[in-house]
Amino acid sequence: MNADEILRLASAVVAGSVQAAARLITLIENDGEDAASALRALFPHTGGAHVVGITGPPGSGKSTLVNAAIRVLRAQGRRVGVIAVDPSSPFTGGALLGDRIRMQDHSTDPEVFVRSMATRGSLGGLAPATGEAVAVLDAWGAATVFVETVGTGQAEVDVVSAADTVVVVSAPGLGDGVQTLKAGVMEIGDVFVVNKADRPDADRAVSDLKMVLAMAPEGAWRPPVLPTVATTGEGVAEVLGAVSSHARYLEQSGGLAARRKARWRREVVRAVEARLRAQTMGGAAVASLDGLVELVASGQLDPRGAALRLLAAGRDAAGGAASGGVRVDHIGVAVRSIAEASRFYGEALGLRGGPPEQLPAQGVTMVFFDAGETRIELLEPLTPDGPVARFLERRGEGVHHVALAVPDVARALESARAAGFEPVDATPRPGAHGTRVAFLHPKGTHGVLVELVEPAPRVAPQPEER
Ligand SMILES: Nc1nc2c(ncn2[C@@H]2O[C@H](COP(=O)(O)OP(=O)(O)OP(=O)(O)O)[C@@H](O)[C@H]2O)c(=O)[nH]1
Ligand SMILES: [Mg+2]
Repeated sequence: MNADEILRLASAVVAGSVQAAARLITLIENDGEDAASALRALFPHTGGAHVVGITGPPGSGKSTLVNAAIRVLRAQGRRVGVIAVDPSSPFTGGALLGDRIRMQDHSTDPEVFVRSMATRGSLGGLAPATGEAVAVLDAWGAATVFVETVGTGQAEVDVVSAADTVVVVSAPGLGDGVQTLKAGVMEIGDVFVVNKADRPDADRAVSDLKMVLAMAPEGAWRPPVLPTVATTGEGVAEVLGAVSSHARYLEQSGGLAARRKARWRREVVRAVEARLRAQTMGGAAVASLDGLVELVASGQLDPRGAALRLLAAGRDAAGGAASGGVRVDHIGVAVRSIAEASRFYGEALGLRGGPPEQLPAQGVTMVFFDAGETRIELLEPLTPDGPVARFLERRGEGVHHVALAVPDVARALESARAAGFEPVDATPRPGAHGTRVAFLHPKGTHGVLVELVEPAPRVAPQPEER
């Protein structure tokens, strides 16, 4: 999609189009750059929706309850969004279908949006972008957004606990009463519902739950316990009343801002994880992963060492994609004495330096200091007639050259020459640590001596890591 189409999609969402919202949530699930741009455009339109998490054991009636709640809210003329997070494996999908069927009463209502999102991840579970999907429905104009998850795994608890109000739904006859509410779920409930109150032991379930909650430390908000029959809608208006009371309480106590920060924290961390995962384990990187796994399996590398290499390769690839494969590899500084200059870079700034190395062919001694993504190279003359000695004579100490890492130095040299820039080296030559280098004359490059460096291949085992 081009920038215009993305902006048009975002405005269509804000204007209330169900189709646009559906399309954008699909983009979010695919986690592309288009979704990022669209979200940026509609983010200023969010913040108006009250986000209600619905959680509880499988089959307790969460979807039926949401369906009944939609009916009540629609009668009040409100727009409603639902995100049902499906915990099932990609192979079953049973819950997904069930949720759709249970909420399809409203499938033709343009003021109701229901969407299932799967907890996906071919290489292990990755939390779904529920917060972003909620933001879309918020911008779309939903007054209430329900997020339904089964309260079984930690991921589901994390998703739902980031809601503004959390409704925990249990039901009698689901086994051992309150025990079916997993640890961690009791703690996050703001409103407790005992659904299936048409069943015989519902009263007991309500009083059991009240008793357990009474043991919790006294807080400013006392979570109510409410019986419902979701299939008939009995008690559902009371549940929505309790949700509204909790919303008011949050606004008055300042708790709303804290909950929303928790939601965005989760979302930022999720986005970082998604991006790192895509950079280091998606597409071409899978080949390096396979290679590294071989090294680990044969005892040549440990798993953490492999992870560091994968991250480094991913960072290079990401930087490369953003700038055509070019990045600053190092900055060369001509100095009279490496020992003297090291006092600044090493002692004063605390940068880590490698061992000094003599390069008689170039008439220099040099040392590298790591400086984040790049390095500082100190150059001291080894012979009085070398290029660095001449540089010092003419210009004194100072920046000697800027080295740019390029994917293919021969190609970069050729294209510089074709554009009329005069190379110092007619062809690339071997540089330090297995690199290949070529220099461009400062006359053509605005007074800066430019070194082009092609890095040594990275994924091959390095001796110190054996
Ligand atoms: N008797 C009775 N049955 C109910 C009630 N509410 C829901 N059910 C039934 O319970 C079953 C499960 O309901 P769902 O709404 O799918 O439950 P859920 O919690 O969303 O289930 P999952 O999404 O699979 O975890 C369905 O057959 C509903 O018809 C109720 O109040 N009384
Ligand atoms: Mg359900």
